[in-house]
Amino acid sequence: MAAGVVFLVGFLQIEVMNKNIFSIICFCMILITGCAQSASRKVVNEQVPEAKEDLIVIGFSQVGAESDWRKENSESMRSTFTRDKGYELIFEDAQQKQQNQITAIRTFIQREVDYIVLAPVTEDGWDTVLGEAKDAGIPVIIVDRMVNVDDDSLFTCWVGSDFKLESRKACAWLKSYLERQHMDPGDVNIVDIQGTIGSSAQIGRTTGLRDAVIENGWRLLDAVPGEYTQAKGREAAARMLEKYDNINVVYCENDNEAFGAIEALEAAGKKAGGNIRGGEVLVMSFDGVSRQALENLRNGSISCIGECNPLHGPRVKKIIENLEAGQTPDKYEYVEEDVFSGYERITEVTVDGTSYPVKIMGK
Ligand code: GZL
Repeated sequence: MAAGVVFLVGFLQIEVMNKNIFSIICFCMILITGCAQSASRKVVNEQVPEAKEDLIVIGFSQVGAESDWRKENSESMRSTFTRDKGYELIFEDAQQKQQNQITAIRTFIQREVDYIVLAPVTEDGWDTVLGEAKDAGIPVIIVDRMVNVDDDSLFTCWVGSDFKLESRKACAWLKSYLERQHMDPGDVNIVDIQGTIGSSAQIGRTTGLRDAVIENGWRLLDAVPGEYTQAKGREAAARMLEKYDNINVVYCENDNEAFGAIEALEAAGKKAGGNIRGGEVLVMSFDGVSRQALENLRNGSISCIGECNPLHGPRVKKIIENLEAGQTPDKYEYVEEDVFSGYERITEVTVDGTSYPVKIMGK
């Protein structure tokens, strides 16, 4: 037993024999305080991060937290780049403002991070700040949406979705469904609740619908921004329902907008569903990441969802591991995605001769 402890125990024995209660209380107080201090020192020591040089430091500029998809995407990055796996993740939420992302990137450059990961809110306006990152010798990985730059050496590589293909698959499903309902194409009246204007996802999903409208002879009544949020989706759909009395398809560019559109339909005394001939309004969307989206597919209030996979953390980690090993990653990495529906009779769609499975979400 350490000498110090022997002393303390001996002191305590004497005090107990002399029945000096006050001394015993004081002694116990000192003991408790001392232990607590040593424990807190110990806890602080345990919390002290390893030496910075051991960690790969990543500066991640995220769009915001506008949708379920975005939250899943952020969680994928946070759970992938942890200290115990050898990373320090500096996570900056831009609240859907490009200027905040530009500021974040400049901060990452000042902090001399090892990698910059950017999920760009919109495609344009990145040449200058990505040029600064390049001059600083910091590799930039673009995730999710694309950047539109004059010199593609301003970023090392990109990983994300083919948004136009997502739309073409969803519209192929719509075509197949409408044919089964024996709908005359000229009677199909669609409104498009768009995503953040200027983002790759919005550009791809809007363009895909417009092409399908022309190919199939449908009518596109209007296209209005819904900014990928439930609140804006509800407002946009409500405005459309006031403006048009013949809408039978609401094409939402993400699930949260669709949740809002369903609220607007119900508020207008209409029903979201696939029985268009019976007066229901068919709602379709993109993402398919939340429990609510799955439930809406099961109860038929959303008829079809173009999958958009948010789990980019492991993909970015693989890219960084390759770069650390001196390898050159593919410049563009597209994520495989399907179509989800609750309607059992359509089990695949074909786009440009390629067949894609439709995942049926059982009741
Ligand atoms: C798509 C992504 C979009 C999602 C929305 O990859 O950029 O942004 O579809 C999200 O839910 O807000």
